Amino acid sequence: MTKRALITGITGQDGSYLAELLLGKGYEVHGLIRRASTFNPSRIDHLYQDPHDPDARMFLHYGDLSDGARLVTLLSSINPAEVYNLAAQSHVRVSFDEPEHTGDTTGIGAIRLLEAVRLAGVDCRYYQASSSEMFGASPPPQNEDTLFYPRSPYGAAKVYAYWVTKNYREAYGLFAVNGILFNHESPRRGETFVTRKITRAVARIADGREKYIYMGNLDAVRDWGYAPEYVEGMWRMLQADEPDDFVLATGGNHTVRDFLVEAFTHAGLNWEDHVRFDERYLRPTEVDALVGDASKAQRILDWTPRVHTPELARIMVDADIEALKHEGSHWIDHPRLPGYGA
Ligand code: NDP
Ligand code: GDR
Repeated sequence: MTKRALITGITGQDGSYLAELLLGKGYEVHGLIRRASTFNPSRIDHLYQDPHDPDARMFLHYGDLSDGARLVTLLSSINPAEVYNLAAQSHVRVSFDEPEHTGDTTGIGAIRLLEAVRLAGVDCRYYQASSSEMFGASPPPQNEDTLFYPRSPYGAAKVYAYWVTKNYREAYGLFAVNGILFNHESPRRGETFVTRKITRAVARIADGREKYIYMGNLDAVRDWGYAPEYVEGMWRMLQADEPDDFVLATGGNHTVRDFLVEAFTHAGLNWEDHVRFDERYLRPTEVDALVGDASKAQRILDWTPRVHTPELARIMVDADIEALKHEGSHWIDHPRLPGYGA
Protein backbone atom coordinates (compact mmCIF):
# COMPACT_ATOMS: atom_id res chain seq x y z
CA MET A 1 0.00 0.00 0.00
CA THR A 2 1.21 3.54 -0.76
CA LYS A 3 2.59 5.23 2.35
CA ARG A 4 1.27 8.72 3.02
CA ALA A 5 3.34 11.49 4.63
CA LEU A 6 2.47 15.01 5.75
CA ILE A 7 5.25 17.62 5.67
CA THR A 8 4.86 21.02 7.32
CA GLY A 9 7.38 23.52 5.93
CA ILE A 10 7.35 21.81 2.52
CA THR A 11 8.21 25.11 0.78
CA GLY A 12 11.42 25.46 2.85
CA GLN A 13 14.89 24.14 2.12
CA ASP A 14 14.47 20.86 4.00
CA GLY A 15 10.82 20.37 3.08
CA SER A 16 11.65 20.46 -0.61
CA TYR A 17 14.45 17.88 -0.32
CA LEU A 18 12.34 15.67 1.92
CA ALA A 19 9.39 15.78 -0.49
CA GLU A 20 11.76 14.77 -3.28
CA LEU A 21 13.18 11.90 -1.21
CA LEU A 22 9.76 10.56 -0.19
CA LEU A 23 8.30 10.79 -3.70
CA GLY A 24 11.36 8.87 -4.89
CA LYS A 25 10.55 6.16 -2.35
CA GLY A 26 6.98 5.87 -3.65
CA TYR A 27 5.21 7.85 -0.92
CA GLU A 28 2.14 10.01 -1.42
CA VAL A 29 3.27 13.40 -0.11
CA HIS A 30 1.01 16.03 1.42
CA GLY A 31 2.42 19.45 2.20
CA LEU A 32 1.13 22.30 4.35
CA ILE A 33 1.48 25.69 2.67
CA ARG A 34 0.68 29.17 3.92
CA ARG A 35 -1.58 31.54 2.09
CA ALA A 36 0.39 34.61 0.96
CA SER A 37 -0.30 37.37 -1.54
CA THR A 38 2.33 35.84 -3.79
CA PHE A 39 2.55 32.07 -4.19
CA ASN A 40 6.03 30.87 -3.16
CA PRO A 41 6.49 27.26 -4.24
CA SER A 42 9.77 27.88 -6.12
CA ARG A 43 11.65 25.12 -4.25
CA ILE A 44 8.99 22.51 -5.09
CA ASP A 45 7.89 23.71 -8.52
CA HIS A 46 9.78 20.86 -10.16
CA LEU A 47 7.76 18.34 -8.10
CA TYR A 48 4.35 19.81 -8.87
CA GLN A 49 1.76 17.44 -10.30
CA ASP A 50 -1.71 18.39 -11.47
CA PRO A 51 -3.95 17.01 -8.71
CA HIS A 52 -6.46 15.98 -11.41
CA ASP A 53 -3.88 13.55 -12.76
CA PRO A 54 -4.88 10.08 -11.46
CA ASP A 55 -1.19 9.31 -10.87
CA ALA A 56 -0.54 12.49 -8.83
CA ARG A 57 1.27 11.75 -5.58
CA MET A 58 1.96 15.26 -4.25
CA PHE A 59 -0.80 17.42 -2.78
CA LEU A 60 -0.64 20.83 -1.15
CA HIS A 61 -3.04 22.11 1.51
CA TYR A 62 -3.47 25.56 2.96
CA GLY A 63 -2.83 25.73 6.68
CA ASP A 64 -0.70 27.33 9.35
CA LEU A 65 0.89 26.12 12.56
CA SER A 66 -0.96 28.91 14.36
CA ASP A 67 -4.33 27.34 13.45
CA GLY A 68 -4.87 24.22 15.56
CA ALA A 69 -8.39 23.41 14.35
CA ARG A 70 -7.19 23.36 10.75
CA LEU A 71 -4.42 20.94 11.71
CA VAL A 72 -6.95 18.53 13.24
CA THR A 73 -9.12 18.69 10.11
CA LEU A 74 -6.16 18.09 7.83
CA LEU A 75 -4.78 15.20 9.85
CA SER A 76 -8.20 13.50 9.92
CA SER A 77 -8.67 13.83 6.18
CA ILE A 78 -5.10 12.92 5.13
CA ASN A 79 -4.55 10.16 7.72
CA PRO A 80 -0.77 10.08 7.19
CA ALA A 81 1.55 7.30 8.33
CA GLU A 82 4.38 9.80 8.89
CA VAL A 83 4.26 13.47 9.93
CA TYR A 84 7.35 15.66 9.57
CA ASN A 85 7.11 18.96 11.44
CA LEU A 86 9.63 21.16 9.63
CA ALA A 87 7.68 24.43 9.71
CA ALA A 88 9.10 27.22 11.85
CA GLN A 89 10.21 30.82 11.97
CA SER A 90 13.72 29.48 11.51
CA HIS A 91 15.95 32.57 11.53
CA VAL A 92 17.83 33.07 14.79
CA ARG A 93 18.56 36.79 14.30
CA VAL A 94 14.94 37.47 13.32
CA SER A 95 13.74 35.69 16.47
CA PHE A 96 15.13 38.62 18.49
CA ASP A 97 12.96 40.99 16.42
CA GLU A 98 9.87 38.75 16.51
CA PRO A 99 10.19 36.78 19.74
CA GLU A 100 6.48 36.26 20.34
CA HIS A 101 5.75 35.15 16.78
CA THR A 102 8.75 32.82 16.91
CA GLY A 103 7.54 31.31 20.19
CA ASP A 104 4.07 30.83 18.74
CA THR A 105 5.20 29.16 15.50
CA THR A 106 8.42 27.40 16.40
CA GLY A 107 7.43 26.37 19.94
CA ILE A 108 3.63 26.26 20.41
CA GLY A 109 3.22 25.25 16.75
CA ALA A 110 4.76 21.88 17.61
CA ILE A 111 2.30 21.12 20.40
CA ARG A 112 -0.61 22.22 18.18
CA LEU A 113 0.47 19.62 15.65
CA LEU A 114 1.09 16.93 18.28
CA GLU A 115 -2.30 17.64 19.81
CA ALA A 116 -3.90 17.49 16.36
CA VAL A 117 -2.34 14.05 15.83
CA ARG A 118 -3.82 12.93 19.15
CA LEU A 119 -7.26 14.49 18.65
CA ALA A 120 -7.57 13.18 15.10
CA GLY A 121 -6.69 9.70 16.40
CA VAL A 122 -4.18 9.20 13.61
CA ASP A 123 -1.82 6.24 13.95
CA CYS A 124 1.40 7.84 12.69
CA ARG A 125 5.08 8.42 13.37
CA TYR A 126 6.06 12.01 14.13
CA TYR A 127 9.33 13.85 13.40
CA GLN A 128 10.18 17.13 15.14
CA ALA A 129 12.82 19.40 13.56
CA SER A 130 14.89 20.09 16.65
CA SER A 131 18.06 22.13 16.45
CA SER A 132 21.65 22.40 17.64
CA GLU A 133 20.66 25.96 18.67
CA MET A 134 19.14 24.29 21.76
CA PHE A 135 22.72 23.64 22.99
CA GLY A 136 23.56 27.33 22.68
CA ALA A 137 26.21 28.14 25.25
CA SER A 138 27.09 24.51 26.10
CA PRO A 139 30.61 23.91 24.80
CA PRO A 140 31.30 21.50 21.91
CA PRO A 141 31.30 18.73 20.96
CA GLN A 142 27.54 18.43 21.57
CA ASN A 143 25.58 15.17 21.53
CA GLU A 144 22.18 13.85 22.70
CA ASP A 145 23.30 14.11 26.37
CA THR A 146 24.55 17.70 26.25
CA LEU A 147 22.74 20.23 28.44
CA PHE A 148 20.44 22.68 26.62
CA TYR A 149 21.37 26.34 27.10
CA PRO A 150 19.54 28.29 24.37
CA ARG A 151 20.77 31.77 23.51
CA SER A 152 17.84 33.14 21.50
CA PRO A 153 14.04 33.17 21.46
CA TYR A 154 14.37 30.70 18.56
CA GLY A 155 16.57 28.33 20.59
CA ALA A 156 14.23 28.55 23.58
CA ALA A 157 11.18 27.82 21.39
CA LYS A 158 12.94 24.76 19.94
CA VAL A 159 13.70 23.51 23.48
CA TYR A 160 9.97 23.71 24.26
CA ALA A 161 9.11 21.84 21.07
CA TYR A 162 11.76 19.21 21.88
CA TRP A 163 10.31 18.54 25.34
CA VAL A 164 6.67 18.34 24.27
CA THR A 165 7.66 15.88 21.55
CA LYS A 166 9.38 13.73 24.16
CA ASN A 167 6.41 14.17 26.48
CA TYR A 168 3.89 12.95 23.88
CA ARG A 169 6.10 9.91 23.35
CA GLU A 170 6.08 9.12 27.06
CA ALA A 171 2.54 10.22 27.89
CA TYR A 172 0.64 8.80 24.90
CA GLY A 173 3.00 6.20 23.44
CA LEU A 174 3.32 8.19 20.21
CA PHE A 175 6.25 7.20 17.96
CA ALA A 176 7.69 10.74 18.19
CA VAL A 177 11.35 11.58 17.54
CA ASN A 178 13.53 14.65 17.77
CA GLY A 179 16.15 15.07 15.07
CA ILE A 180 18.68 17.46 16.61
CA LEU A 181 20.20 18.77 13.43
CA PHE A 182 23.29 20.93 13.15
CA ASN A 183 23.44 23.55 10.39
CA HIS A 184 22.81 22.08 6.96
CA GLU A 185 22.91 24.04 3.75
CA SER A 186 22.47 23.71 0.01
CA PRO A 187 21.85 25.77 -3.09
CA ARG A 188 18.24 25.98 -1.83
CA ARG A 189 19.25 27.57 1.49
CA GLY A 190 17.39 30.77 2.38
CA GLU A 191 19.28 33.81 1.14
CA THR A 192 19.72 35.46 4.55
CA PHE A 193 21.46 32.55 6.26
CA VAL A 194 25.19 33.12 6.38
CA THR A 195 26.40 30.45 3.93
CA ARG A 196 23.97 31.34 1.16
CA LYS A 197 24.43 35.05 1.79
CA ILE A 198 28.15 34.51 1.20
CA THR A 199 27.89 32.26 -1.85
CA ARG A 200 25.32 34.53 -3.55
CA ALA A 201 27.56 37.52 -2.89
CA VAL A 202 30.61 35.70 -4.26
CA ALA A 203 28.74 34.98 -7.50
CA ARG A 204 27.58 38.58 -7.83
CA ILE A 205 30.98 40.04 -6.98
CA ALA A 206 32.73 37.69 -9.41
CA ASP A 207 30.27 38.84 -12.07
CA GLY A 208 30.95 42.52 -11.32
CA ARG A 209 27.38 43.23 -10.14
CA GLU A 210 28.40 44.02 -6.55
CA LYS A 211 31.60 44.92 -4.75
CA TYR A 212 30.98 44.36 -1.04
CA ILE A 213 29.18 42.06 1.36
CA TYR A 214 28.32 43.30 4.88
CA MET A 215 28.71 40.74 7.64
CA GLY A 216 28.47 40.31 11.42
CA ASN A 217 30.50 37.99 13.68
CA LEU A 218 33.11 36.10 11.65
CA ASP A 219 34.45 34.14 14.65
CA ALA A 220 31.35 31.97 15.18
CA VAL A 221 32.12 28.26 14.73
CA ARG A 222 29.59 26.04 12.97
CA ASP A 223 29.36 22.48 11.67
CA TRP A 224 27.84 22.92 8.20
CA GLY A 225 26.58 19.80 6.39
CA TYR A 226 24.68 19.14 3.15
CA ALA A 227 20.87 19.29 3.43
CA PRO A 228 19.91 16.32 1.17
CA GLU A 229 21.94 14.00 3.42
CA TYR A 230 20.16 15.35 6.50
CA VAL A 231 16.63 14.73 5.18
CA GLU A 232 17.68 11.13 4.56
CA GLY A 233 18.58 11.03 8.27
CA MET A 234 15.11 12.35 9.19
CA TRP A 235 13.48 9.55 7.23
CA ARG A 236 15.74 6.94 8.82
CA MET A 237 14.71 8.13 12.29
CA LEU A 238 11.08 7.32 11.48
CA GLN A 239 12.01 3.85 10.16
CA ALA A 240 13.87 2.87 13.37
CA ASP A 241 12.61 0.09 15.64
CA GLU A 242 12.16 2.46 18.60
CA PRO A 243 11.42 6.19 18.81
CA ASP A 244 14.47 8.09 20.04
CA ASP A 245 16.33 11.40 19.64
CA PHE A 246 19.34 11.75 17.34
CA VAL A 247 22.00 14.34 16.55
CA LEU A 248 22.88 14.75 12.85
CA ALA A 249 26.16 16.59 12.20
CA THR A 250 29.42 16.25 10.30
CA GLY A 251 31.71 16.90 13.29
CA GLY A 252 33.46 19.64 11.29
CA ASN A 253 34.70 22.76 12.99
CA HIS A 254 34.80 25.93 10.86
CA THR A 255 34.44 29.63 11.50
CA VAL A 256 32.35 31.96 9.34
CA ARG A 257 35.72 33.39 8.24
CA ASP A 258 36.85 29.93 7.07
CA PHE A 259 33.68 29.68 4.97
CA LEU A 260 34.34 33.12 3.48
CA VAL A 261 37.90 32.15 2.56
CA GLU A 262 36.80 28.90 0.92
CA ALA A 263 33.97 30.53 -1.04
CA PHE A 264 35.87 33.58 -2.28
CA THR A 265 39.02 31.60 -3.11
CA HIS A 266 36.97 29.11 -5.13
CA ALA A 267 35.85 32.00 -7.36
CA GLY A 268 39.42 33.37 -7.63
CA LEU A 269 38.71 36.32 -5.29
CA ASN A 270 40.39 37.65 -2.15
CA TRP A 271 37.70 37.86 0.56
CA GLU A 272 39.40 40.70 2.42
CA ASP A 273 38.86 43.01 -0.55
CA HIS A 274 35.09 42.54 -0.39
CA VAL A 275 33.93 41.87 3.18
CA ARG A 276 32.81 44.75 5.42
CA PHE A 277 31.46 44.75 8.95
CA ASP A 278 27.91 45.83 9.85
CA GLU A 279 26.84 45.57 13.48
CA ARG A 280 23.22 45.03 12.50
CA TYR A 281 24.14 41.41 11.79
CA LEU A 282 25.34 40.83 15.36
CA ARG A 283 22.99 39.09 17.78
CA PRO A 284 22.25 40.28 21.36
CA THR A 285 23.55 36.88 22.52
CA GLU A 286 25.64 34.77 20.17
CA VAL A 287 26.15 31.02 19.99
CA ASP A 288 29.93 30.81 19.78
CA ALA A 289 30.55 27.22 18.76
CA LEU A 290 28.43 24.30 17.59
CA VAL A 291 30.22 21.10 16.60
CA GLY A 292 28.15 17.94 16.62
CA ASP A 293 28.89 14.36 17.60
CA ALA A 294 26.60 12.18 15.46
CA SER A 295 28.02 8.82 16.56
CA LYS A 296 24.61 7.61 17.85
CA ALA A 297 22.98 8.19 14.43
CA GLN A 298 25.94 6.51 12.79
CA ARG A 299 25.62 3.47 15.06
CA ILE A 300 21.84 3.03 15.12
CA LEU A 301 20.69 4.54 11.80
CA ASP A 302 23.83 3.82 9.77
CA TRP A 303 23.80 7.50 8.81
CA THR A 304 27.10 9.00 7.65
CA PRO A 305 27.50 12.44 6.09
CA ARG A 306 29.80 12.56 3.08
CA VAL A 307 29.88 16.24 2.16
CA HIS A 308 31.95 18.37 4.53
CA THR A 309 32.03 22.15 4.84
CA PRO A 310 34.75 23.08 2.32
CA GLU A 311 33.16 20.98 -0.43
CA LEU A 312 29.74 22.34 0.52
CA ALA A 313 31.02 25.92 0.10
CA ARG A 314 32.30 25.06 -3.37
CA ILE A 315 29.03 23.36 -4.36
CA MET A 316 27.06 26.42 -3.27
CA VAL A 317 29.35 28.90 -5.04
CA ASP A 318 29.16 26.89 -8.28
CA ALA A 319 25.36 26.73 -8.00
CA ASP A 320 25.04 30.48 -7.38
CA ILE A 321 27.34 31.30 -10.31
CA GLU A 322 25.18 29.05 -12.47
CA ALA A 323 21.94 30.54 -11.09
CA LEU A 324 23.12 34.05 -11.94
CA LYS A 325 23.24 33.03 -15.59
CA HIS A 326 19.51 32.32 -15.30
CA GLU A 327 18.65 35.30 -13.10
CA GLY A 328 15.09 34.85 -11.95
CA SER A 329 15.39 31.16 -11.14
CA HIS A 330 15.61 30.75 -7.40
CA TRP A 331 18.07 27.90 -7.14
CA ILE A 332 19.82 25.32 -9.25
CA ASP A 333 20.99 21.95 -8.04
CA HIS A 334 24.55 20.88 -8.41
CA PRO A 335 24.75 18.19 -11.09
CA ARG A 336 27.51 16.27 -9.33
CA LEU A 337 25.47 15.58 -6.20
CA PRO A 338 21.96 14.32 -6.85
CA GLY A 339 21.56 13.39 -3.19
CA TYR A 340 22.40 10.98 -0.40
CA GLY A 341 23.83 7.72 -1.62
CA ALA A 342 24.65 9.10 -5.05
P1 NDP B 1 13.17 27.28 6.11
O1 NDP B 1 13.19 28.59 6.80
O2 NDP B 1 13.82 27.14 4.77
O3 NDP B 1 11.65 26.79 5.94
C1 NDP B 1 10.71 27.00 6.94
C2 NDP B 1 9.36 26.49 6.47
O4 NDP B 1 8.39 26.71 7.50
C3 NDP B 1 8.82 27.20 5.20
O5 NDP B 1 8.17 26.25 4.41
C4 NDP B 1 7.80 28.17 5.80
O6 NDP B 1 6.79 28.53 4.89
C5 NDP B 1 7.24 27.32 6.92
N1 NDP B 1 6.53 28.10 7.94
C6 NDP B 1 7.00 29.14 8.65
N2 NDP B 1 6.06 29.57 9.52
C7 NDP B 1 4.98 28.77 9.35
C8 NDP B 1 3.69 28.71 9.95
N3 NDP B 1 3.33 29.56 10.91
N4 NDP B 1 2.83 27.76 9.53
C9 NDP B 1 3.18 26.89 8.55
N5 NDP B 1 4.38 26.91 7.94
C10 NDP B 1 5.27 27.84 8.34
O7 NDP B 1 13.80 26.22 7.12
P2 NDP B 1 14.71 24.92 6.83
O8 NDP B 1 14.13 24.15 5.73
O9 NDP B 1 16.13 25.34 6.77
O10 NDP B 1 14.55 24.14 8.21
C11 NDP B 1 13.47 23.23 8.40
C12 NDP B 1 13.23 23.07 9.91
O11 NDP B 1 14.40 22.56 10.53
C13 NDP B 1 12.90 24.37 10.65
O12 NDP B 1 12.01 24.03 11.69
C14 NDP B 1 14.23 24.80 11.24
O13 NDP B 1 14.03 25.60 12.38
C15 NDP B 1 14.84 23.46 11.57
N6 NDP B 1 16.28 23.37 11.56
C16 NDP B 1 16.98 23.79 10.45
C17 NDP B 1 18.34 23.64 10.40
C18 NDP B 1 19.13 24.07 9.20
O14 NDP B 1 20.36 24.18 9.34
N7 NDP B 1 18.52 24.29 8.04
C19 NDP B 1 19.08 23.02 11.53
C20 NDP B 1 18.24 22.59 12.61
C21 NDP B 1 16.88 22.76 12.62
P3 NDP B 1 6.95 29.78 3.89
O15 NDP B 1 7.71 29.26 2.70
O16 NDP B 1 5.53 30.11 3.60
O17 NDP B 1 7.68 30.85 4.63
P1 GDR C 1 22.30 29.95 12.61
O1 GDR C 1 22.53 30.31 11.07
O2 GDR C 1 22.04 31.15 13.44
O3 GDR C 1 23.43 29.06 13.02
O4 GDR C 1 20.92 29.14 12.53
P2 GDR C 1 23.00 31.64 10.33
O5 GDR C 1 23.49 31.20 9.02
O6 GDR C 1 21.96 32.70 10.38
O7 GDR C 1 24.24 32.15 11.24
C1 GDR C 1 25.41 31.36 11.43
C2 GDR C 1 26.47 32.21 12.13
O8 GDR C 1 26.93 33.22 11.22
C3 GDR C 1 27.06 34.44 11.92
N1 GDR C 1 26.98 35.57 10.98
C4 GDR C 1 25.93 35.89 10.21
N2 GDR C 1 24.72 35.28 10.07
C5 GDR C 1 23.83 35.82 9.18
N3 GDR C 1 22.66 35.23 9.00
N4 GDR C 1 24.15 36.95 8.45
C6 GDR C 1 25.35 37.59 8.58
O9 GDR C 1 25.61 38.59 7.93
C7 GDR C 1 26.29 37.03 9.50
N5 GDR C 1 27.56 37.37 9.86
C8 GDR C 1 27.96 36.49 10.74
C9 GDR C 1 25.90 34.40 12.92
O10 GDR C 1 26.12 35.36 13.96
C10 GDR C 1 25.99 32.95 13.37
O11 GDR C 1 26.92 32.80 14.39
C11 GDR C 1 20.69 28.17 11.51
C12 GDR C 1 19.19 28.17 11.20
O12 GDR C 1 18.98 27.35 10.06
C13 GDR C 1 18.39 27.60 12.34
O13 GDR C 1 17.03 27.43 11.94
C14 GDR C 1 18.97 26.24 12.74
O14 GDR C 1 18.26 25.71 13.84
C15 GDR C 1 20.45 26.40 13.08
O15 GDR C 1 21.13 26.90 11.94
C16 GDR C 1 21.08 25.06 13.46
